Formats: sequence, structure tokens, C-alpha cells
Amino acid sequence: MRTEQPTTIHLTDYKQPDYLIDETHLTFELFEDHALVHSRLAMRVNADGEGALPPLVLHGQELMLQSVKLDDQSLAADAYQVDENSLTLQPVAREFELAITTRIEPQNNTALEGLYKSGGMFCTQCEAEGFRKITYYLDRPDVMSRFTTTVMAKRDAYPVLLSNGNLITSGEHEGGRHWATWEDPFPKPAYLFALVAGDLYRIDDSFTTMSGREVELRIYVEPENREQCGHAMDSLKRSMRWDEDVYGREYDLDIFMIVAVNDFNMGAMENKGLNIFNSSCVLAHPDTATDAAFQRVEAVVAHEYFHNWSGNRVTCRDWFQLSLKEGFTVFRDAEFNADMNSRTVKRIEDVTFLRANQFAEDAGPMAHPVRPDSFIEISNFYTLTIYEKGAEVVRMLHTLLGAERFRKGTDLYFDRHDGQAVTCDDFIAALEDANGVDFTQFKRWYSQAGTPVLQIDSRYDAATSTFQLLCRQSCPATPGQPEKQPFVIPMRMALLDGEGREMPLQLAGEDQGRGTETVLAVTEAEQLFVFENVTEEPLPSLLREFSAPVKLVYPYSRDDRVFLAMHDPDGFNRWEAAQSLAVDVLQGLIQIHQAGRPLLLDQRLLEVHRAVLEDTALDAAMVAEILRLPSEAYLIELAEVADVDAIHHVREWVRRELATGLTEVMWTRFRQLGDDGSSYSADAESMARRSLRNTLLGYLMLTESSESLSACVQQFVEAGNMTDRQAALVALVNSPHEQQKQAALDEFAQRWSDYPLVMDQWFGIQASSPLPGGLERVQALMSHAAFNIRNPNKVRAVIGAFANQNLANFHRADGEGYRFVADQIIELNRLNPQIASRMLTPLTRWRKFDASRQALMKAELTRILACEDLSADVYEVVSKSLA
Ligand code: 0A1
Ligand code: ZN
Repeated sequence: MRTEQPTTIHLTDYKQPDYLIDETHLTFELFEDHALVHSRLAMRVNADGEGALPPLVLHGQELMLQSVKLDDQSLAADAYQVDENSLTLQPVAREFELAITTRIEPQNNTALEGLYKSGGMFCTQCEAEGFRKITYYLDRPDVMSRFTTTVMAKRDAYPVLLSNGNLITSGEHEGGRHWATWEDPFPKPAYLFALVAGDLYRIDDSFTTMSGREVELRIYVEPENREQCGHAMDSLKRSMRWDEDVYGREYDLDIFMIVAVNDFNMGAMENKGLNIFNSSCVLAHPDTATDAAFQRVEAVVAHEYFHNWSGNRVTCRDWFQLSLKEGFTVFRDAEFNADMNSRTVKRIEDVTFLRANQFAEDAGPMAHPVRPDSFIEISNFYTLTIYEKGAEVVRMLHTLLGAERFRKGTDLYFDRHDGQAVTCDDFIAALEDANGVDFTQFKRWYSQAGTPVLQIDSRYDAATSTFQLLCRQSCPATPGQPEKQPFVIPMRMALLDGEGREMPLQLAGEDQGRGTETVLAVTEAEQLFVFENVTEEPLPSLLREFSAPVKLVYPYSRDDRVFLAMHDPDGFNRWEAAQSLAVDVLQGLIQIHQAGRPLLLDQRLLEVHRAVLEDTALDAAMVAEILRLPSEAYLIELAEVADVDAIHHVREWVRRELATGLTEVMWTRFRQLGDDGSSYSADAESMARRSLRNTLLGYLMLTESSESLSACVQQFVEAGNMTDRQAALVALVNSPHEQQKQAALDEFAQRWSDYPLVMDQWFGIQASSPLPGGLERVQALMSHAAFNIRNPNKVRAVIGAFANQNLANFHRADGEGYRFVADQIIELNRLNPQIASRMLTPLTRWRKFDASRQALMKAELTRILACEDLSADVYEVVSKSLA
């Protein structure tokens, strides 16, 4: 148990910094068993006039202070105070230079925050509050400073020495050491600082910006990965062009660098001019990476690049504003992806993810607004709400304004706030001022947590040819927020006639018609929209493109859903109709199963799938999305009390029924799609084809025919790319064919043992296999030579996959799955608190399950809470989830 309670930080306590740092000069002396960090800070008080000077309180953690000098005078030990989190001293002049030397031990830094070693290289991760583990500093985003950084190390082990900005000078020291000095002309907060020292291979390219400037592009990787950088480089160049075309944003330094590291807590980090990436988000080669990995690389490269403007040039005033940069940047990378690939498919993927995961967060004990009011540990707030819901909020602004006016708003935002640290209110104010609109009510999306429910009912009156939509909105209570005010909900919609054609929209009280598709702004708790001149009873197509992150409730019959799935001219809503039909069918069957009655499949679901499969004009990726049934996680989220066993059983049963009922058409389509042979392309169309073909392979394997087994084995053996090979391995691992399964797993492990990212896939596939005995399999994986609990990618591939994707095994009735995960969290709490805290999420969802599972999950949380030396990260999540 922690002896002292960690402090809660509140947005309402925000105060401007007492001091500012105009210049930051850093010198790093890197050695094998320690590093010395010398800082020289040009500082001044942040107030006019002659008043008494406040004490200077610098942040610092886990530092060994070696010396402090104020204006070149060494301070005696009684001239300053040091505690666990700070260094305090009393300046005597309004402007002064502070020089500090600290000693740190990067080689023992397992939390991967601050300066640490990953394999043979030194690297940093400073967001959000890692810089204070490097030196004493004003480690807050509203203190922006110009950095000059010198890195010194042994030349043979660390030939490459990097930091932010431009290389100014470099040279040799005696004894085989060398140094390099980098200067970043743009003032930045400490969280954007970066340093790398290692033996790295460099891939070079260049980009000519819209104004004709030449920018050097470099990707640094370990030499054995040199062949795997082409996709990241192409993605970078596409991102740079897109940001110029769509937002008018040009890159601002002469050089842009990406470094890949194997040990990284998150996906990547947007440090100014020197992005540091988890190698899983840079490396991609058809032999070793799946299409999903290719997509991820493109998305993360774009995301980090876009931060150069939405995050770096304009940054956050304080960490409560995190979504200012993250929500906006996720929206930007999603739009980039939509422009590069299929817009509809991208939207389907994002909505699927949001509903299964962010909705669960919004309904759980850690629910918080897009702009939180308080936190204990900011690392816990890099959440789906800040990122994904934050992006939905920006998307709604884009929808309400339209593309052109949104761009006017962002131009004003970047122009007005360039070089500043600002708030979500400043972002909204720029959109308002550029367009003369008032978003006061809209801003509730930033302050109110929870997923709103939008309940819509309709009435058609043939006598007056009117169609009424009655919209009611509500939002469930969330921690600290019992009551909610109505949101502004943009609801994109159309009315369809009996042939599925869009009908003209004329709202009562308006002179102008609204074409055949419109966005209604639902702003009241209850609001009526009346359409006139509606010549026949329409079927509404509602919330198109998922125009707001809400739960839509409309009394569609199954026949309505079938009709929409076949005829809605809007691709997204076709998928949505098929998906909601599947949800309805599954939920019905779950009840029947719970009542102990025999299951019978509603043939309408099968017929929709058949029709979609036979429609060769439909984008193959769309077909794959429709065939993929709603996930177990989503069905759990939708349930009042989730019966995991029933959900798993029924979903698998429906998959089998579909496979049996559609075997022939599935084979036909499977064969038509053909394989890639030895040619591979990462374009959208080829990916779509592989996606559908592999989805079909998964279904066909459920028929347990010798034909499907041999097709699967053949694909595993002959595949010319990792996407197809991995899909075959997944199907084998989840099949009852023990011999083929084991042979494939062994062969795969042997062949790829030198490729950590491929081994992550191997771990992940097994850890998420729902077949009985999952816990024992996962325990065995933990003792495999390639597993390492200090590597976050391995933890995610084994423990994360088990707890998040293997619901049947994680939730086994005796609670052993919970106990296993809790044991790992206790171990990780010592090593890497951020990762420990992430692994907690599935246990915090205990309220969703039956009484017996609730008790078992709570017992594990209580056991964790009782541990000594609990990190603030784990303490916050455990204590809030038990409250
Ligand atoms: N800003 C990065 C995410 C990031 C956040 C925290 C980190 O360490 C605790 C690392 C990266 C992004 O949005 O990509
Ligand atoms: Zn980001």
C-alpha cells in the first residue's frame, strides 16, 4: 500500500510560470554506466515591475545533483533545497543564468521515460514529464525555450549523435570519444526535446517544399533493418505534400529525422525535427510485415509529421489541453489516410474501433472529458477519449463548418498562435472568429464525459405528406458528473424511397430545400424536425458517416436493416445496417442460448452476406468489413451484464453457420480473388483483395473440410508475403488440426527468430487464440527465450493480447486469468509503470460482468492496491476503478 497519497492536479489551479527560460544549453556526456548532463539556462522572471522575486522551483526526479551555479557562482548546499520532485532556490536578479550538472543512469532506466538505453543505443522519451528525469528544469509545456545540445560519446559504439534542429559543429576528443552540437531555432517545451546516440544505418531522401526549399529526410535504423524503411519514407513524403495541399502547412527545418528504437512505451513521438519511433511503426517489408503493419506505419508517420504544426509550432498550455494536439492530429491523419485509400473503409475501421473501445472507456471508471478536469498521473491520460473521441470532436466541427470554412479557421489558428502554448478554447475561438459562428454550446463536448444516446422516432403522415423525426438526447452519468447538458449533435441523414433512392429534403419553415442529404444540428434534449412534400413513406438513413460519437437508437426492423444493407446509396450506412443486423441477430441468439433453447440462424443475415459476396462491383475491403461480425468486445460493450461465454459461443456458432451456408460462394470468391504469387503491392486495391481473401479463408477453415485445410497449409507454405502467411497461421492456430498447427508454429518461429517484430506476431497469434487452455499457453509463452518483460512490444503481444483479445480465456470462471494478469502488473509496476497501468484496463471493466467474476476481478485489483511501492500510474487507475 502507498503510504502517502499522490496529489491530484486540477485544471482550475493553472497558473502562469513564475520564470521563463529563453535559452537552454545542454551538454550530455554519455558513458556505459552513467551520463552527466550539464545545463546552462538563460532565465528571467515572468512578471513586469520591481516586486520581490518568487522562489524558483524546478522539476526533477531520480537525479543525482552534482552542482548548481547561479550567474557563474557555485551555490553552497544550504542555498537550495532538493526533494524527491524538485530543486528550489532564490534568485536575486530578474535575469540570470543557472548552470546545473546532474548524473543519471540511463542503463538502469526500465521505465523508458527520460534518457534510457534501448539495446545498444541511447534515446529519450520526454512527453509528458520525462525531461525532469534528465535535469532540473521547468518541465511544463508553457515554458518554451531555444535549445542547443551537445552530445559526447565513444565514437566506435555511438558513431551517430543526434538532437533536435540543425547540426552546427562536431569534432573528436582524445580517447576515442567524439561530439556533435545541434541547434533548434524554434522555441519548444522540454517535452519535445530528443537525443539519440547509437550505431545506426541512415536512409536518405529529400523533399522540395511548396516554396521550393529542399529538406533532407533521414531514417535511422539498426543496420539489419536497412531494407525495411521504404514504406515509411514514402509515407513521410506523402504526408508532407498532403499537409501543404490540405492545410497549407510547410515544413520548417532543413532536416527531418526519424529514428527507430525497439523499446518504446508508445507508437512514436513527435520531437521537433527528430521523431523517435517504436520500430513497429517504421519497419515494413512484405516478407515480414502484414498489410495492417503497412497501414500502421503510414498512419503513425503521418501523425507524427502532422504534429510539427498541430503540437509543435502551436503547442499545449498545460496537459489538460492534450487533446488540442492529439484529437486534432488524429483527425488530420485519418483524413490523410482517407484521401490516400478508401474513405469509407477507413471510416468503418475507425468507427468499429471507437465503439468497441472508447465507448467502453466512456462507460467505465476512468471516464473523463476530452479536456479532463483533474489527473494524478498525466501518462494515464493518453487515452482513447483524448485521441479518438478528441478526433471525433474535431470531425464534428469540420462537419458543421464544411471543409472550406474549417480551413479558414485552422489558418487563423496557426497564424494567431504560432510559437505559443494554447488551450482548446483558443482552437475553438479561432474557428469561431474566422467564420462568425458561436460554438459555446458545442464546447460541452470538451467538458462533459460519457457517450450520448440519440434516440430517434419517426412518424409519416400521408395526408399532409410530412415526415417527422423526433430526436431525444441524453448522456449517462460519469464519475464526478451526475447531470449533463444537451450537446450539439450533427446528424447527417437522408430519406430513402421504396427503391432506395434519396428523396428531396424540405424542412418545414425553410425556404430552400436541402438537396438529398443534409446535416441536422440536434441541440435540444428533445427536438422535432418536420420534412414536407414527402410523397411516400421513407426509410431514414441516419447518422451517416457516423457524424457524431453517439449511440443511435431508432426502431428499425430487421427487414429495414436488410433493405438498407442492400440499397443505401451511402457506403458507410450500408455497412452500418449489415453490422446492426448482425448485432441484433447475435443479441437475440445470446438470449436463446442463455435460456437453453436451440439456436437457429435468421436467414436474412445469411442472405445479406451472400448478396454482398456475389456483388463483385463492391469494393473487396467493404465486403470483408461486412463479413466480419461485430467483435466480442463490442458485444460486451453493448450488453448490460455481459455473459462472455455465451457471447463467445454464439458468435463462433454464427460464424460456422455462415461458413456452412455460404461455402460454395465463399470458395468461388476465394478462388476468383487469386493469390499474389511473388508480387506484392501495398496499394489499397491489393490490400483489399488480400483482406477479403483471408477473411474467406478464416470462414472456410470453419467448415473443417480437407479441402480448406490443404488450401490453408498451402497458403502458409507458399505465401509470398507476410499478410497471407500470417492469415493462414491464424486459421491453423485456431483450428483443431494439432499436428499442422504445431508444425506451422515451429517452422515460423525458426524462420523468424531473428526478427523481433515478426516474433511479436507469433506471440500475439497464440496469446489471442480462444481455444480452451489459453492461460497455460500464455504462461508457456512467457518462458520462451524470445519473451522479455522489459520490452513493451512483447508485453503487448503476450499479456496485452491475452487480456484484451482472448476474452474467453481471460474471463475463465475460476479467475485464474485475472490472477495471471494481476501478477504481471505487479511485476511491471516495478519496471515500467506506464506499461503496468495500460495492462490494467481490462480488469477495471469489472462492472460489466456477473457477480462472481466481479468479485474475482475486484479481489485482484485490491491485491494490486495493497502492494508496496505502487507507482502513481497504477495507483490512480486501480483506486479510481475500485471507487
Ligand atoms: N505524442 C505522441 C504520443 C506519446 C505520448 C507519450 C509518450 O510517452 C509517455 C510517448 C509518445 C503521439 O501522439 O504520437
Ligand atoms: Zn500524437
